[in-house]
Amino acid sequence: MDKRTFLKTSALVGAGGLLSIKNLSASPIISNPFSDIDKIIDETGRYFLNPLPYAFDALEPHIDHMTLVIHHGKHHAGYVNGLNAATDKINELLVTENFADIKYWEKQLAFNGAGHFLHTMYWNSMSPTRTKPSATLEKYINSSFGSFDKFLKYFKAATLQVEASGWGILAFQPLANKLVVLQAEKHQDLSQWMSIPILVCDVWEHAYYLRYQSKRAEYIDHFIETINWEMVSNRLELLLDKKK
Ligand code: MN3
Repeated sequence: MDKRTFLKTSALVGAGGLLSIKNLSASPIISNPFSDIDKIIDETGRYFLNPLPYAFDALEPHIDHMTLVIHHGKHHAGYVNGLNAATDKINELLVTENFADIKYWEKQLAFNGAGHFLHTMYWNSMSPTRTKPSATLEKYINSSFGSFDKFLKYFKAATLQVEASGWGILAFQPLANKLVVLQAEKHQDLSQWMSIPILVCDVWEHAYYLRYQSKRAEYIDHFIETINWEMVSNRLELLLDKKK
């Protein structure tokens, strides 16, 4: 975190009333890999429903007019409202510091956040006009899956076999520098898709049971003492493209 961002954040947290991420949301994220979904939040920090990037009947006969009207106007809108409600509530809890109900609100945050982000990408994953993969995408598909044809077969099978509700997802895995196909059975179980972790704490029992047994809170306190803030800062600054 650079000094200016830190001061801004501190001022917000210390302000007392409802937190607002208004100022931070205006910070430029130069290396935003999701440029097609960069307008999910307005100047006041509220999430909002973008209009469809095409007419409701533009994908006919593949996706019908009425499905898009309901899917976008009812289902996607519901996620946006739920995400704003969860965000407001969590901002309230940050003021009162009463986190007794945080498990419920984290589920709401993940469920509605993942719903909002994935739907926004879904609308932009389709187009009324036929387009082609770039040379770079084709190269990555070939090296990750063998061929474009194999990728399509694999993507179709994986998406078809998602148990009950969910998503088929093509994702870039930057650590391995390759593309992967994933199934999301319940998008909330995988937290907010497209959020990028910069700090993680393992609370599987294997991480602390020898020393702390059932005292997870004690383990977390000790974990916090060990956090490498320099590394966390580096991760954020790399994402913000501020580190040269
Ligand atoms: Mn949907």
